[in-house]
Amino acid sequence: MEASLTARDRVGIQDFVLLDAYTSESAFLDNLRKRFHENLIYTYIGTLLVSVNPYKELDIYSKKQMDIYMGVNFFELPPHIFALADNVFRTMLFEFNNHFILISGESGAGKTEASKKILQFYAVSCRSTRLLNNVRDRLLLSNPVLEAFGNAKTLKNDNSSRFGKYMDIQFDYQGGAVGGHILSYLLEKSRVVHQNHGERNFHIFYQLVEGGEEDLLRWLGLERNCQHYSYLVQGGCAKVSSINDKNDWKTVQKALSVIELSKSDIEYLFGIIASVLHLGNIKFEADVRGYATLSNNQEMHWVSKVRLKQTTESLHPPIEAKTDEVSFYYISINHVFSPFSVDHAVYARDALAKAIYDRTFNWLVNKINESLANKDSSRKTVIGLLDIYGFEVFSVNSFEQFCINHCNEKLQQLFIELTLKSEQEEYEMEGIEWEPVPYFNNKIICDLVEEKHRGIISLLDEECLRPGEATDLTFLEKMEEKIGGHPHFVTHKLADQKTRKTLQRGDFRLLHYAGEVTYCVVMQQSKNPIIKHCFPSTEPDSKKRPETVVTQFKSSLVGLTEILMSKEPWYVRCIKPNEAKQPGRFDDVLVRHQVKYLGLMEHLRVRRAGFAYRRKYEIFLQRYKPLCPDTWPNWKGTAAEGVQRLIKHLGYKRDEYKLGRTKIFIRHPRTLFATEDAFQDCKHKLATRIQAKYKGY
Ligand code: AD9
Ligand code: MG
Repeated sequence: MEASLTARDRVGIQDFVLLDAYTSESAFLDNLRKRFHENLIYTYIGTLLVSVNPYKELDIYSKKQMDIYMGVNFFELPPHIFALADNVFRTMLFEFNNHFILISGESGAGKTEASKKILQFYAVSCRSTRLLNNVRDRLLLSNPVLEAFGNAKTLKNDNSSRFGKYMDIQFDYQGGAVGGHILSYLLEKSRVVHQNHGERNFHIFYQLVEGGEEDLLRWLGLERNCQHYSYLVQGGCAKVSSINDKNDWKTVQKALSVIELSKSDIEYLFGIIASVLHLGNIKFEADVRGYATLSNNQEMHWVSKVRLKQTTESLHPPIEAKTDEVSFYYISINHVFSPFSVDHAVYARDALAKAIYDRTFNWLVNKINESLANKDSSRKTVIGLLDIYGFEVFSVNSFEQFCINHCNEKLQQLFIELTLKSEQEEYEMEGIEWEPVPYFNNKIICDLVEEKHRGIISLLDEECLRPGEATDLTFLEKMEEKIGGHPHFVTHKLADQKTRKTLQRGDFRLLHYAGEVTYCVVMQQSKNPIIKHCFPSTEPDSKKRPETVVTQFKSSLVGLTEILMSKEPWYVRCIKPNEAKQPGRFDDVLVRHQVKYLGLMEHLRVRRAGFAYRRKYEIFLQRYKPLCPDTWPNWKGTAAEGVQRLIKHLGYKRDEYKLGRTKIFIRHPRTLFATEDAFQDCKHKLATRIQAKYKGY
């Protein structure tokens, strides 16, 4: 029977919009599976790109492949991340406006790889000069540096991003990459001092210990043995077969020099990394009064030897006097752990290590931004790339997972707003006949977390500002009182009998768009006398209370949403085919779940029934008016009438377009592409004619 299979049976359909049984989830899954097994990991839903992680190297990212995709209309070649990148690039150049590519999917689905492929494509495709090549190299090499300091092996992904990253690539009007800017979001700094079983600390620590030159290690007082460092071995897997720390060290060294970190900057940087390792090895003993004393001064010697004090002071922004971190800082540096108990001293030591690493990471992002800064003030357009940490569920989920998952929830909300909600509202507003497509709106979950006064973040804030009084229990009780009736929130007390068995007393569970996650309430810090010291209850001006981390995070997400909303969106939805990180395995249940929560079916329905392209009459007419003698060069009537005249002349079929109140809607991209091709042709002829005319002069 094999021989009678048509190509379509074998490789499926490259755009879900063309699928016959387009409303059936099974047909959707069949198509995705077929293509996956043929190594066709990309499929479109209109201009949205669905990508399934192949978990193996495919020969589809070479320079030759890039050339094939450069400057070719989106639907003329098989789906590819390069086609999307090229389409965004050309739209930006034509329309001279800003765009962003939102790459989403759960942890290990392939977001970071996708964002790297896009960046590589731009590095090759954009206009190049010697000056621009500098920018290009820095853009490319910022990646290995940030990955070294901000990625780590987790149970989900051997190279998991532990920070959110938004990168703007700035282009001049001719399409040359002239600069860039990176915003980073909430680094998971707790990883510096603690890793779960099967996980590692940030890559850079292992790279330094494994790959650092002999002289450097000697200067830093480090041994070439990860097992020696308490902060490196908690997950019990310092060595990972898929990672070559020695080679990665070399790559990072080269990258650091390209992004123009000075020799002394690099020395300071690794001085700090080494200090953190030494800090982790500091041990305490209780003296006769039960107060912590250092059991061995050797490590402390190294902490100060590598000039931690100067280095941390050189960080920008400097550690400020009022924050909690600074007290840990002085406490540690002055060796004055008394009058703390051993537990508290350990807590202070870890807090110091986390604060230092976090600040260093931000400093590094600033340095990279300095090196990417565009000095020329002429108008630029940008393509933003958003690659954040994906949705994740572990057996124990803490504050970090809460932030990561909320961030994903917010981006899903943005996707819904832009593709499902506003698109349908737009049809209505424009007076286009439309059968509404129902969809699940996760706004209800976003509100549960971030609503003023009664959202979880507000409640957590209130509790954090009651030092000494607040405990895990009071926080949990407060949540139960204020949001106990919410359909997406459950605790042990609120749960029905069956669910109760799956919850511990100190847990709360959120029913996220992507699945249920049980979080452990971690508020024990507030019992800590150090926190009391940092948040004195007699704060003179309550407005000046330091913002809690979670509130800062919430504000930064609001900022991110604003940045994105001002640009034109494009989407890459990444899917993880199996949990075992293995090639060739397509787990139906797992994929179906992702297809569901990513809203792909709803998106397909809207796309199928809707229109791939829409433009204001004025913009459409301005661009294509040379194609019709009636509208060229000057059209005197209204833009809407002009467009009607234009498309009549071009021979658009009736079911191919709709005319709204202010815009023209075109159903299939191929219609627009044909028009665009005709326009390019016409432009070319015009240019040749003008050249010929002036040749004689
Ligand atoms: V997380 O949310 O940061 O934990 P990501 O970023 O979604 O996650 P990542 O891009 O890091 O996942 O991909 C995980 C691994 O899958 C990579 O390290 C590769 O080994 C593998 N991968 C992903 N995409 C591709 C691909 N297009 N080709 C080959 C891939 N391998
Ligand atoms: Mg990633």
